[in-house]
Amino acid sequence: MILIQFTGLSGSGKTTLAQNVRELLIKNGLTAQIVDGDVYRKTICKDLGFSKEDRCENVRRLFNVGRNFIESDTKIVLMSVINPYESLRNELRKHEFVRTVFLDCSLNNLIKRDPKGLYKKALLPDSDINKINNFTGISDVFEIPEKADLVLKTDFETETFSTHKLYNFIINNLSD
Ligand code: GGZ
Repeated sequence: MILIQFTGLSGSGKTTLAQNVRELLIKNGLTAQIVDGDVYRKTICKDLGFSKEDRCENVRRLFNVGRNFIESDTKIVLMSVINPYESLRNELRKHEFVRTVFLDCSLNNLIKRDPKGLYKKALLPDSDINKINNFTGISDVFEIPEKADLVLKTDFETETFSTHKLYNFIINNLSD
């Protein structure tokens, strides 16, 4: 069993890579569950915002969802969240089935790509009512992981390359 805790800024490719690798795992006869922050923030985490306290609560709740999957026989869980704090990531790493995967992409590229227009809104002047506050990487902290088990450089690697790198990492770290 393995639970991958992703960590990476908005737009760094967490959801896409989780979906790609899940498809690849299924093609190879394995089952995997995705626990995606964006999805659960509409359901069991919809009471939570983006303060430090709320982000930690969000990650903890999603970890519990993931752990329930692991305890009910799902071998592979992909927890796709920004997960910005080193201390919380280290807390989760204490479970022997957890591995940390950092999606490393420069802020410049994320601002250029910006498919959802979130960075544009985060960079608006304070006076603009459409401004998003406490946006990770712009006006809120993202602590670079010091001890990631795998780093995917999504600026430079192709989607296919990162997907296969993650797939191989999962296969090589899958324990009973
Ligand atoms: C960061 C935000 C914010 C702020 C809304 N900061 O890329 P997305 O859009 O689709 O996914 C992001 C999601 C962040 O939720 P997480 O649960 O992954 O965050 S955390 O681990 O920090 O709890 C982003 C969107 O919500 N979003 N406002 N202020 N991302």
